[in-house]
Amino acid sequence: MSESILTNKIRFLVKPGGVLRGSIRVPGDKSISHRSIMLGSLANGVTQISGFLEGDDSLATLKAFRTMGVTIDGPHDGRVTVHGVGMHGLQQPSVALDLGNSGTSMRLLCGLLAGQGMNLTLTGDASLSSRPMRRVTEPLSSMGAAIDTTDNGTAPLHIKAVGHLDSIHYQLPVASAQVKSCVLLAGLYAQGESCVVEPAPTRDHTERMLRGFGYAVTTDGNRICLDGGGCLTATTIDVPADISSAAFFLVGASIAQGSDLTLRHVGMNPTRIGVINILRKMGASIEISNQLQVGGEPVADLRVRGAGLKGIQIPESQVPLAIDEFPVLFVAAACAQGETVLTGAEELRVKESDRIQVMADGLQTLGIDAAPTADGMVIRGGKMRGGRVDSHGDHRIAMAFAIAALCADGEIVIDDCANVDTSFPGFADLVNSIGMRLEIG
Ligand code: SPQ
Repeated sequence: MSESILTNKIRFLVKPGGVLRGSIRVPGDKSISHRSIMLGSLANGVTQISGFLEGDDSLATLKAFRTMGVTIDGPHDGRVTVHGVGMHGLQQPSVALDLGNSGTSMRLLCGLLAGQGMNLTLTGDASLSSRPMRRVTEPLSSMGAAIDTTDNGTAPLHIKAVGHLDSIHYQLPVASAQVKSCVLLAGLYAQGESCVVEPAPTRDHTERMLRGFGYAVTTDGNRICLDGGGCLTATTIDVPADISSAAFFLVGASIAQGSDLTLRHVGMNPTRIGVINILRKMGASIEISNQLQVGGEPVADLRVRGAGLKGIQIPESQVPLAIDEFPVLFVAAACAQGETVLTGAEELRVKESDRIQVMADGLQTLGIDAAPTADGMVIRGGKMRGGRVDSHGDHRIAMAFAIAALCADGEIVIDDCANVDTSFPGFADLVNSIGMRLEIG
């Protein structure tokens, strides 16, 4: 039997009920971990990273840079040392770069590698190979890059060596940090000033980290610009705990009455805190303390206690700021009193799975009135029963349904959970240590 057939068989069996108590630190931020390897590799000097996410996605990025000749020590307990090779020091790999399940790796690498004068192929698993890539290859083509996709605009991507890249002034058609970052990273290798204009603010870790490596980036409202041809200087990076991973516990402790849980050192970048804003609007009790800055990123401890949630109309302004948290926010809505309406979130349909359809299907199986729409969902909170749901290999769907068991009255069995390791290694042990009963079957 092939390895993929075996890993598809990993199931979570989660007993109903439970109360979450304690104080935990969830694994490192995935977005920041990817970028720390990318910029560390291109820098002059040695970059020391702590808190690095040892998940399959960020490890795929790490492996890709090793394949391009970068010496990287670790990870050892989240510590990684990257011996930067400078802006032009990457070596042409002799094999395709396999980026597994990771959209961030593929889209950011596409920009970073487009102007390196190398011929490369980027591949991924079945899920990544079905996600749209023209959103990055089109602006890169306007810059003079030569990148082939399949006829459907998907991976594998074949990047061909070109002499140089032209700068670009690009109006992003979708609010996407990956597209923004891709264009900015290509802009490092272009002649002149490149700018991107966002339709709405998206996570700005690339801009913050470029500045941390000494590269000038200007942000003026929704317009972000940089000049090509500069260099990066190695630095030290402390990766905060991932707010997208903390989100499972913000929801879990909110819906499990009697819970009292502290999440330590959570990344609180203003472009990522939509989940807190939305949960508070639903009535959640979340206290923020110990606020500090680590390497240009704000962090804080979050104390969350059980609270009766109510349904809301989710403000569209919060959608890009909480884009990865909707699977578990749908669970919050299912356990809330009244109706929750999400609109303006069509991007959810092109993530690791179609997160609108897959969550609606699973919630309906559990007895919840969840109606998918083209760009969101209408959920009427109600009594949740146990049942068997399919995560479709999507890490965030698997973890969201595990959290749902806290307010269900029967066991929830979740199929196809291996990819939880892409963003949250150790999820099962951690939830069991604070009051849940999850078995891996
Ligand atoms: O890396 P990948 O697979 O795209 O991961 C996801 C996730 O849920 O972990 C999306 F499915 O996060 C993206 C996020 O949705 C990570 C990201 C980034 O690091 O820049 C940006 C967001 O994607 P997008 O398409 O909105 O730019």
